[in-house]
Amino acid sequence: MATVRKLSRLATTIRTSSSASISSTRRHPIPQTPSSYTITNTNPASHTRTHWFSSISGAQSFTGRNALYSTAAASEAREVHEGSYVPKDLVLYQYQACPFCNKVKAFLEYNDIPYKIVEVNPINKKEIKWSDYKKVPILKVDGEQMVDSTDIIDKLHQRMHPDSGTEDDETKKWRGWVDNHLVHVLSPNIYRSPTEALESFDYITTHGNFSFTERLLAKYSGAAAMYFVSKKLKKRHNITDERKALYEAAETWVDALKGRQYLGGSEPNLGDLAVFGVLRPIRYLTAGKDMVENTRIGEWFTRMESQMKPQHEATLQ
Ligand SMILES: N[C@@H](CCC(=O)N[C@@H](CS)C(=O)NCC(=O)O)C(=O)O
Repeated sequence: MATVRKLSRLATTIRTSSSASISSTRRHPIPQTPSSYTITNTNPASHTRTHWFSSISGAQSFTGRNALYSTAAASEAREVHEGSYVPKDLVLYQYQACPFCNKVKAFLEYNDIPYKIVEVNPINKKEIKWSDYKKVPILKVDGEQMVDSTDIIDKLHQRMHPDSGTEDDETKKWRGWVDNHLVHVLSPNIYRSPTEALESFDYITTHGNFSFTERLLAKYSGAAAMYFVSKKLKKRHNITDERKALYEAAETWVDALKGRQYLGGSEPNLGDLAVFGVLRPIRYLTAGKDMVENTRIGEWFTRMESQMKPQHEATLQ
């Protein structure tokens, strides 16, 4: 029962994801690790699970104390950023299906900054026992702990662009809109019906760090719990028709672009990365597909996907 409660709490904040996909989301209905990746797995137990997940989802999953790291990309990134601040050793503690984690990932991947991933078990959170902060994402940057997606991005951005000055009002506004509005529209959509709740939990449990028993329990009890929780969330955030709210949010965003390729103009800025990051997890679920079919957001989304830099080598730990 306690486990179910934890799962509900997790999924309430999770609003599901897809991401580790990196650039591959362009090619596959379910986000996958780019085919150019070489996967080396030093943990026999997680190797077994990786195979199991791959076979059921067609996607590379990162389970247990899994990590993804690109040494090749690391040296490239150092060259690209030569002369400026380059974080070197990054470890992201995350849930694969967490919109806030995906915001951070979008920032890192756009900036071609390689990072390791540690997939946190949402039930016992043993991977982040060392930290006083009990949520994800947590990003360790050269040994320093950073928490809260917006703060993490602000800190890294500030260090990489010390002369960039204060953020313009437009970008600030839309980043705030993501945290205060957009994320709240996601859960009611991905858990809208029993079928969609099950689809979402299939994704979450397939990509998350769960033991075999936890996975089975989580998929069905989590989906059932979140179906009901999402109805409460709808009320809390004054949403009457969840799809309508999602489509409106997508249209609002396209309007905000005012005909520009990106909010940032010819290149994405932190506003683009925030919207893209939180939507990426749901993009290939039914809710995300509906959103793209019924609104004008698809072209911008595809442009954003093409801006993510794939890493070339991955190591699972
Ligand atoms: N404001 C935080 C929110 C982070 C957050 O709520 N993360 C959720 C996962 S999506 C979490 O860790 N919830 C606590 C839990 O799972 O117990 C951020 O932007 O990083």
